[in-house]
Amino acid sequence: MQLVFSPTSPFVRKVRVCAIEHGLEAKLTLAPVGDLAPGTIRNLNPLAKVPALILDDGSVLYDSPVICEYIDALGGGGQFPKAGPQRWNALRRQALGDGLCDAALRQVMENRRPEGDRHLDENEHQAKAVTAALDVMAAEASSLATETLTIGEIAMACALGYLDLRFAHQDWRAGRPSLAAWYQIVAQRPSLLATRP
Ligand SMILES: N[C@@H](CCC(=O)N[C@@H](CS)C(=O)NCC(=O)O)C(=O)O
Repeated sequence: MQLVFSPTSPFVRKVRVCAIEHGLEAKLTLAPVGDLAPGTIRNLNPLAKVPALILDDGSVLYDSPVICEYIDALGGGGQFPKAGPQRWNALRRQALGDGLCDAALRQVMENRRPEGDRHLDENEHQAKAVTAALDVMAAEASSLATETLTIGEIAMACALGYLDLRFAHQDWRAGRPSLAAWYQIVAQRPSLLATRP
């Protein structure tokens, strides 16, 4: 299988962490999106985003929640609990982590525009989403796993790692000691160390 990727994408990182946690990383060949001919990514994923997973039969899966669930099924399951409260909780936490990344990424893109062209209201709106998502994660920190991770914890850990990469100047740990303590433990897992951006 080929994983079309970019090295700093938190969504790609989720996929790689899922694979490593299952011992399946050798099945993934990493194909940098930058090496594709112009326009090719849209032929693979009409949304033109990474990650996209090209299966051995040539079919393509996207986006990261779908790819992660596919990898979890290959690995025998566990990261996506079976239907029931645990599943809904894991999926909600994945949405929270992914949503935080979306909001952070939108700010990164906005800040790449010339200063006078930036939409400050939009940045403020996205910044509020990041703060509120962090507060929910912090409120749930005591119930987050450090050993057998579900997709919820994997998505949250990748989101916090993305904040460290792009927003290191805004200390998300301040006032959230339990979340910081949880992250300090999970960030030492081989899957997260091997995929650190
Ligand atoms: N919901 C998607 C989000 C993927 C995404 O936003 N990927 C970014 C990189 S981090 C991307 O490829 N952006 C290119 C674009 O928007 O054109 C997923 O979970 O896979």
